[in-house]
Amino acid sequence: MTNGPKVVLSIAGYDPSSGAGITADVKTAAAHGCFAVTCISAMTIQSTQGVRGIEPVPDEVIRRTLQELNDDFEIAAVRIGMLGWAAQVVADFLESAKLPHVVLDPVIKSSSGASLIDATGLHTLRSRLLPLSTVVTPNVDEAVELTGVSDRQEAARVLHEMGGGSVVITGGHLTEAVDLLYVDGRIEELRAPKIKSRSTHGTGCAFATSLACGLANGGTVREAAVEAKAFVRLSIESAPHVGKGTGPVL
Ligand code: PXL
Repeated sequence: MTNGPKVVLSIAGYDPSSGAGITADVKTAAAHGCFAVTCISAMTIQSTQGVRGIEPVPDEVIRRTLQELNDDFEIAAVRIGMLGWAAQVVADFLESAKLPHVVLDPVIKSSSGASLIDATGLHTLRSRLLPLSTVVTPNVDEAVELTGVSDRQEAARVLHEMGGGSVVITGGHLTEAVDLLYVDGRIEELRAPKIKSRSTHGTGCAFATSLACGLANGGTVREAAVEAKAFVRLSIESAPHVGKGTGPVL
């Protein structure tokens, strides 16, 4: 055991505009005093104006990267984001590595509508990654897509029954920013007034990574979720205004 920062592993896509994915996760981890190590699941061609293309990273590169990082670092938490074509190789790794605090952000589509996971990957996410997760953090659309249930409370219960530990259904895009938290069989709403901003690109990534850092730093799921919501709010309020489209959140 060392006294250094907690190491958080981010497995996500690369967004060259630094709004979402790996770079958002590195910035978020640094803001929490954690140290991020990363495995890129797919390259994307995107900017603040949308996702224009996606290119896979070979499975073997992902497998060797995860193995190399796990051999070298004491990983305290994991954040899984966009998977592209990599769901199976990531599930193979996590099933054998048995790492603590897996935060599964089940990224299905970008806000511009691009598909960010393939069809078999979605099946793997449901059948193999959900059961490995400590917390799953879908937005409302992802919760409906994963469960087929449109009622949020019911969807949270179904996600838990599908093997997810705790569930946070994020509602940042609703009229009021209400997140639904399901921990130990109890449902709670986390409310915050909605902030009007053009800079919201990457809020899902920042939320999930903040949650992973909170768990790595010893918080409970509830504490980490409350802190993650406050972190995203603060990030939106202090976001840099760059790019012509939906600006990065941090
Ligand atoms: O916000 C979704 C998203 C978009 N683009 C990339 C990502 C993610 C989420 O992880 O990794 C590259």
